[in-house]
Order: sequence, then structure tokens, then C-alpha cells
Amino acid sequence: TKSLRETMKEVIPPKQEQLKKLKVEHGQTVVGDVKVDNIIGGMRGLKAMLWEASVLDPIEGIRFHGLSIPDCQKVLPAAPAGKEMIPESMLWLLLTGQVPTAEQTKELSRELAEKGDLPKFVEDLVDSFPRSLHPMTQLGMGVAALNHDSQFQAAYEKGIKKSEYWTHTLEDSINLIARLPALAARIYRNVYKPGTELAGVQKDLDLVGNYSNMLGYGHNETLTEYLRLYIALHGDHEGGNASAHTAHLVGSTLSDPYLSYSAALFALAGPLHGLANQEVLRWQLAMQKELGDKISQEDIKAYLWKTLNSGQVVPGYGHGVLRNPDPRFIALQEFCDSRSDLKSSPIIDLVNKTFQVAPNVLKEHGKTKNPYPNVDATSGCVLYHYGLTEFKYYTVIFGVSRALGCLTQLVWARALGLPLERPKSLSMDALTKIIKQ
Ligand code: FCX
Repeated sequence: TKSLRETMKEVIPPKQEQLKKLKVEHGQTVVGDVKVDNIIGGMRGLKAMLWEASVLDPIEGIRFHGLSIPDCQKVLPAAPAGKEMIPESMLWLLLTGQVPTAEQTKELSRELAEKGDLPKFVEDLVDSFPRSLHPMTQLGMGVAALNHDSQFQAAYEKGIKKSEYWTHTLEDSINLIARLPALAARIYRNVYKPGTELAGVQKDLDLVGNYSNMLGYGHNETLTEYLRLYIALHGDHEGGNASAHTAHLVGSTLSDPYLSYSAALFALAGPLHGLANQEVLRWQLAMQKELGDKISQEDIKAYLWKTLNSGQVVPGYGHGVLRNPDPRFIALQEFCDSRSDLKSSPIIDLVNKTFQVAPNVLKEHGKTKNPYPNVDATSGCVLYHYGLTEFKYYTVIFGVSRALGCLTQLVWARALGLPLERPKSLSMDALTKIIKQ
């Protein structure tokens, strides 16, 4: 069977050809207009970025190299004793566009475990942070510090050909993904369980098997399986979202993968993006506290209106692109439905009940373009159910996941020789001048 590197060497030349052809034959073809609304509206809907691994359809949701989430759940290999697709098989798909065999997936798990230990100075750095420093700040700083060992940076300093950039970018990306569980688990231990022992990386476990074990949940196979699914599912969501776009922008300056992904993590840390999963749980628990045990649809409706009338958003609902329930939300709901303990969990029940009511309330409210749940509407609740109740940590798990897509695109950006990103900005006066012309 072919290795990941051999596969990449095979799939890159046809893509380079495809790009060349696009440039030569269609370089001047118009694919859309730029409206003033796009310029002042956060560039919504503007087709202005190349992103190879996934495309987001407003109705169908995300597809990874053409495969929908249910497709991926069918074909992507699981952990040896598990059923859910694992991040390693998703990473292989994102990078190569091909579904890996069980053997290829296992080999990638082995490589990641082999490379999973943190350098001592990063352990010391993370241990020196105050416990009160937000876990996302710690994660971003830890990832940036890992660039001490960047192969790309070392090779660039020595002087390498542009055509070789991608190989070093790939090595850095693999090393970074391998080290994320140890880094993220160390942050969890330091902040929430200080003084307790932290398990080491076990060479025979898959990436999430190790992560769950280091978090102290290795004994809970359902939670470990959930984390496998969650981390594989969140891996990529096309290029325009804030974290992916940030990684792409920073990477386009030839910053190494560690610095690029560190920057992306600080975009993920915003409440309108990755922090939403922490907000959802806070909001649902406040609802539970206020409304008590027997909550009716009318109660939920009234609570939703209270949130909206106080000028706040309903966390976990709405999306910049999606206009239907997020298939990632559906996949996580199905996971819960298939396990009796989760099905009867009060917090998961409340998420379900909210889903029955919220879309109509949001439609009536009439502001959001998408009244349906996004993935964050449910993602934290299973963690909460199993005792991982520290909300502030939830975005870190998202951060372990999003590396798959952001780093894949960095490899492709280097393989395709994509240039420095540099859109044109305008002042309002400059814009008005153009409008008057
Ligand atoms: N509750 C109340 N109002 C909402 C809303 C919600 N869930 N979602 C959007 N709106 C409002 C917006 O605030 C905006 O109001 P304004 O005109 O007064 O500024 C109006 O509806 C139009 O927004 P819309 O175009 O539909 O949405 P945007 O693309 O601007 O924003 C996000 C998309 C996701 C930021 C928005 O829906 C939101 O704030 N949702 C709640 C937070 C959340 O769940 N974030 C997670 C998103 C995602 F999954 C991720 O990236 O991680």
C-alpha cells in the first residue's frame, strides 16, 4: 500500500496542471460581481479564494472532496475497536482527495503517536501560564512556540526551491497535528486538574484515543468515539470562515504552519466563531435553571424571545453560509440517538426540544438569514453529559480539529504556488468616487 507522501506526490501534478489550465484558459473569465454590500458586509458570498479540500453548499452543507458527511461516515476508516470515522482518515481524505484503507489509516495513527510528544521547553512554557489564562490563549501560544522546530522555516533559511515548499509544509503539518493532543491535554490538566498526573502518548493508540486518555477519559469509550466523530467532522468547513481564512492569509506570507495555525486559533477564539459552543451550553443551562425540570415548548419559546428581546443572539443558531440545519449537527444528534444513556440525558433532551421550537421563533424574529442550528448547538452537550463540564475548554477541542483543514490547505497552497493574499481595500470616500464614475 502507498504511503501518504507517495500518494501526495501522485496527486499534486494533475492539480498543478488543472490550475495552469484554469489560468491560461479562464484567467479573465468573470465569475461574479462585487457589490458595495459585499465590501461593507464582511465579503459575504464573494467568490475570491481557492480552497481545495471542501466546498460548502448552503443547503446540503459541507462536502469533503465531493463526499458528504453521511458518505464519509460510510467510507472513512474507524479506530481498530471503534465505529466512528477518525481524524486520521479525514486528514488523509482532505490531503489526497482519496479514501484511505484501514491499513493506511493505521499507519498514519502510528506516525502521529510516534511524533506526539511535546518538546520540554513547550511543556515548561505551558506550565508557566497562570491557570486563569483562557485555554484558547494557551493553545495559540503553545502552537506558535512549536515553530521552534519548523522544518519549513529551517529549509527556507537554507534556501530551497519553490517546488519543494510543500514537502516541508507537509512535515510541519503532520508534526503539529501529532503534538496537538499532548498540548491540549496539558492545558486541560493545568487549568482544571492541577497536581494530577498526565498520561503520556501511547504508541499503539490513535490520535483521539490518546487525546481522550490524556484528558482522563480513556476509560469512556462512548466519549472517545464521540470525540473521534466530533474532531473528524469539524476538520474543515471550506476556506472563508474566520479561522481557515486566517491560516490561509498568514500562510500566504510564507509564515510556517505553526505560526499560521496559531493565528487561526485566535480567530477561532471569537464568540461568533468557535467560542459559540461554550456559549450554547451556558445558555441552555441558564434556561434549564430558570425553567426547572418539566420544560414545555411554550416555556422554551418564551425563553428564546427573552434572549432575542434583550438584544442577544441565540447561540448555536444561524450561519454565514448555511441555510438549512447543519449536517454536522444532524450527525452528532444521530450519535446521541443511537446511545440510550445520551438519549435520556436532560441536557441533550433540552437541545432537542429547543431545536423543535427555535427555527420558528427565529423566522418570526425575522433577522437571521438562517434560523436553523449550526454544529455548535449540540457539540458541547455530550461533553457535558459525560462530566467534561469545563465550557471554556470546548473551543480547544474545536482547535485540535480545525488543524486538519487549515494545514491541508497550507500544503496545497504551497504545492500550487499560490501567491501572497492581498485584496484591495477602499475608504468610504474612495468607494463613493467609484460609484459616481
Ligand atoms: N440569533 C439572533 N439573531 C441572529 C442570529 C441568532 N442566532 N443569527 C444571526 N442573527 C442576526 C444577526 O446578528 C444580524 O443582525 P443585525 O443585522 O442586527 O446585525 C442578522 O441576523 C443577519 O445576520 P446573518 O446574515 O443571518 O448572519 P451572519 O452571517 O452575519 O452571522 C453568525 C452568522 C453565525 C455569526 C450568526 O448567525 C450568529 O451570531 N449566530 C450565533 C452564534 C453562533 O452560533 N456561532 C457559531 C457559528 C458557526 F457554526 C461557527 O463558525 O463556528
